Amino acid sequence: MAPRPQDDPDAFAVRLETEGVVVLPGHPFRLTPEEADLVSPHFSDGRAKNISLGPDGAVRGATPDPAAQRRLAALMSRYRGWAESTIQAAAPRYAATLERGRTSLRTREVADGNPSRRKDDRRLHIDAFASQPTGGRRILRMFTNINPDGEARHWHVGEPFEAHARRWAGQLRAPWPGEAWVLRRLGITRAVRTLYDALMLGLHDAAKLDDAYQRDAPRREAAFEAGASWLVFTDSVVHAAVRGRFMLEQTFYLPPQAMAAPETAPARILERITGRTLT
Ligand SMILES: O=C(O)CCC(=O)C(=O)O
Ligand SMILES: [Fe+2]
Repeated sequence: MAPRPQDDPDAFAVRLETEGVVVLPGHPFRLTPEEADLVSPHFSDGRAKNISLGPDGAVRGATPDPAAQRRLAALMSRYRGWAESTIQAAAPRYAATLERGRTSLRTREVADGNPSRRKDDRRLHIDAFASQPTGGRRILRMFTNINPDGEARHWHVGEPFEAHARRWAGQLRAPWPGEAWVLRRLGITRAVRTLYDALMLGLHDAAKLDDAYQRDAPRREAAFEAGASWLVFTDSVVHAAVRGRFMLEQTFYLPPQAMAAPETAPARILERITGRTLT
């Protein structure tokens, strides 16, 4: 992925920011033979959707067995390190301010289960985390399909962010005065939910809760083959997981100032649409 010296060092960043989804060439992240048995629902605590590793090193959603937890943490932290160095090499302008979020190991079949509409990632949406406001930072995620049986992971990718935001902009609720403070005080959010975060969460919910939109919205199919890794700005790419099983995922946060095309950030687009200063 490293750009060659004669290339424009920002070429990859421009492509990622404008296309939203970029599949990396080849199968750049591979499990070692010692890690292979971890790709199994066996290590889940049976309740959580995923097994995950926080930036602080804490494992969640896993069996209490300490030896298994250590091995899961080692796999996820190796994946995190790989994802980080891959992005830093491909988009050097992100390196100084790229911030690590959670790492997850997802062993469930996407097509199974019956979550609430708001939690259902099989419905078209942009990512906005209710408890984790970004304050305008971008959400950049690396995904790797580690399906051992060669099965692809299937997504739908929807309309461009601006068209998506314009659909709902008129009906988004502004937070009541003091709401962000109360949510923070009650521990519902881990940082103050800015107006930007409230609008993004409004978009996320509006799309997921609208059955007609889910049925009729424009979309294309994307299949990510077993072994493939792909990078996505999931806060601006309208997406839905359709089917597939076994994936590693790493979340990063990126200040829009680090972008090569900052005018494509959701915050700038929402500012143009709403006429309000958001960040
Ligand atoms: O499970 C997947 O492939 C993606 C689900 C999703 O929408 C997300 O993690 O934000
Ligand atoms: Fe998502």
